[in-house]
Amino acid sequence: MQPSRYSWKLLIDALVFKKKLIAAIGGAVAATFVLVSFVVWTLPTSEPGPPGSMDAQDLPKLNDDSLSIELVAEGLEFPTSMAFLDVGNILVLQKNDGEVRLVSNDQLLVPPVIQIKVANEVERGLLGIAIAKSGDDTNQSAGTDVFLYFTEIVGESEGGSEKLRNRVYKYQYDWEKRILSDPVRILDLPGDPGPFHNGGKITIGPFDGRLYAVIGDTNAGGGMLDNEIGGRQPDDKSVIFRVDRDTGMPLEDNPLTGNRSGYADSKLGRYYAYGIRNGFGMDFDPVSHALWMTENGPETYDEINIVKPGLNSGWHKVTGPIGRTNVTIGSDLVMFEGARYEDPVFSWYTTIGVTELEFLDSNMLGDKYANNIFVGDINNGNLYFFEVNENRTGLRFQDSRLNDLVADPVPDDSPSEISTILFGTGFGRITDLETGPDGMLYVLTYEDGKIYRISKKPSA
Ligand SMILES: [Ca+2]
Ligand SMILES: [Ca+2]
Ligand SMILES: [Ca+2]
Ligand SMILES: [Ca+2]
Repeated sequence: MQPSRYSWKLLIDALVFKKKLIAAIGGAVAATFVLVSFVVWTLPTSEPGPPGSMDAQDLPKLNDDSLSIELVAEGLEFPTSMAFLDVGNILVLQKNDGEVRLVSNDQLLVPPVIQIKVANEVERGLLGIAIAKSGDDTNQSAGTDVFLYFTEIVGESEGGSEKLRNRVYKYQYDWEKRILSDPVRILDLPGDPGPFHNGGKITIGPFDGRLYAVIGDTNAGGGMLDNEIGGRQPDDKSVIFRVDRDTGMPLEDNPLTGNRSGYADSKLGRYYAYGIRNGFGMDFDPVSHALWMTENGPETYDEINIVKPGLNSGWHKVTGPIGRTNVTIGSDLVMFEGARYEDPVFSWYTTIGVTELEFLDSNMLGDKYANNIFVGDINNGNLYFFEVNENRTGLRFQDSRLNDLVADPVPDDSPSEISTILFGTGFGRITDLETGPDGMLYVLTYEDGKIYRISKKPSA
């Protein structure tokens, strides 16, 4: 381990003092002091370093010795999501105080690029970000649209309580002033009764340029969109939206409208999927171009799903594989025209608080990781790694106990079913993952407010 800057300074101070001492009082006393100063400068290595330093033993652990992990930034307050403006600049959302922070060349800058007044109880707050650039990294003036998803306080109800909406706005990023400005509202979604299951992750489809946004059931229940037969008409809960990113308008090629002429008038014209309890993770397969997402189960079955157009994920009738329940698609689920039920491609029987899913669209960590999937959780601070199968229709497992597509509980004396998919530990709580423009994997942690970078060690 390298001595920290702090211990180097003590060493220099001790040596300078020692030199003066030798000159003043002669060799015998100085010889004694050499021993004393040696003790003085070695002491700090066993004490906490100055702010900003991080000893290797405090870093999260990875199960692949060919990779290394380093701290990029710390001091973030309950960060939920991050997005790269370019190779040196990351925007990070702080859930509770509504600040969007800028991490520039691994430094967290103090002034926020914007502060938004958000409702922040439990799962409400500043939740999701997506960036769409009309230029490239060398042409910053060409325009950078930044989309934010947050729970906005929009007024007071008659009873005096706050009226809340989950909304997506589009802003312009000013590269010179480092601020977000010119908000345009794109989506205006329910926020009640809550306060759980607001979803919040958003992304711009890399292959179609559309805005995708996930919202959970906001604790409502009882709607057709969460499979209550005869329940409330579609009301923008428990869905993944797919809309025009500049207007929020429905799209003619969305799956649930059957290309009927009335698609634009129907709520269904803005949906890509439904039957979703809540989700904190979405990404597109860079090979197949399919959308994948994570979904949070109640006490059991956190899921990874491939979101084919029109997916009904089954909530609140089924989580996990439908074959493990008594539910029948035809009689128990609400199936709109154009809908399909699909089982998850993987589930954790015991919920982990699954969060972000990231396809690493880079070979910078080695071929094994390229175009495969990292997933984070918020309950255990674990990072999971999955290999996608050859046809890109599911996952490939080393442990045959996962061929039933579920990590099940095991007796105390057996190895865990997650042991072969567990890639990293000690992250505290993970809220976001990103492939950086440099091809490295970036990990955002919630309670300790840190960003880590995972890269390949230089080969010997
Ligand atoms: Ca499901
Ligand atoms: Ca990706
Ligand atoms: Ca199993
Ligand atoms: Ca992400």
